[in-house]
Amino acid sequence: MKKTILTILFILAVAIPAHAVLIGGVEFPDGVDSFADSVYSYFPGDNVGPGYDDPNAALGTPDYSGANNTAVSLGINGYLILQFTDNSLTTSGDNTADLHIFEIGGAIEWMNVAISTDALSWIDIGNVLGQPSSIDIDPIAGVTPGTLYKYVRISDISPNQSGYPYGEADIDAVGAISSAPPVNPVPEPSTMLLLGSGLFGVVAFRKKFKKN
Ligand SMILES: [Ca+2]
Ligand SMILES: [Ca+2]
Ligand SMILES: [Ca+2]
Ligand SMILES: [Ca+2]
Repeated sequence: MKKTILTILFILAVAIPAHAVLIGGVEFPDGVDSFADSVYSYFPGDNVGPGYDDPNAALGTPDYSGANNTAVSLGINGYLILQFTDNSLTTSGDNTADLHIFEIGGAIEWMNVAISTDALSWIDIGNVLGQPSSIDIDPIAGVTPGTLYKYVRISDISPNQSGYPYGEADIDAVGAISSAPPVNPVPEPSTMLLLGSGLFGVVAFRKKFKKN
């Protein structure tokens, strides 16, 4: 009986997404993993000064409180490319939002958003006004269902709404509401072991074959 209960509990624990949480007022089924993990590139435009030019401030969960600056500003004609490494952005198959950009500060600002699988060819998602900025990518031309997107590019567009040192849109965080496993998952240790022993087997076989 105890075993049965334990089995049921185990099945439930596996079946229910463990980290589905409301973050910054938006539900992210993948929890903290949903958010961008690394900076691919950042070009600060004019009107960005010290304290507002650290692109790492846009990684992870939103943490802007108003008291301290935890966002990066784009500046005039600036852009920011973020990368998902432990997850990826994908489609939901319906008209619900798939991507959310946490833009912050007193000025609610415009930006252009694009997504990519390789950081070479980009799909223009369109111009978005921050706060809130939930985006449904399914109806966008060029987006194919189930594709795993690894990169999000946020670029400044006119009008110029705020001045030095925090010019233009200020990015606190970028999260994939429709979050999928990463594009190139790191192999599990057991898989590595299997691959390793497989290679060892091939080498041993070739050595043996050479001898004969
Ligand atoms: Ca992530
Ligand atoms: Ca702003
Ligand atoms: Ca969608
Ligand atoms: Ca932040």
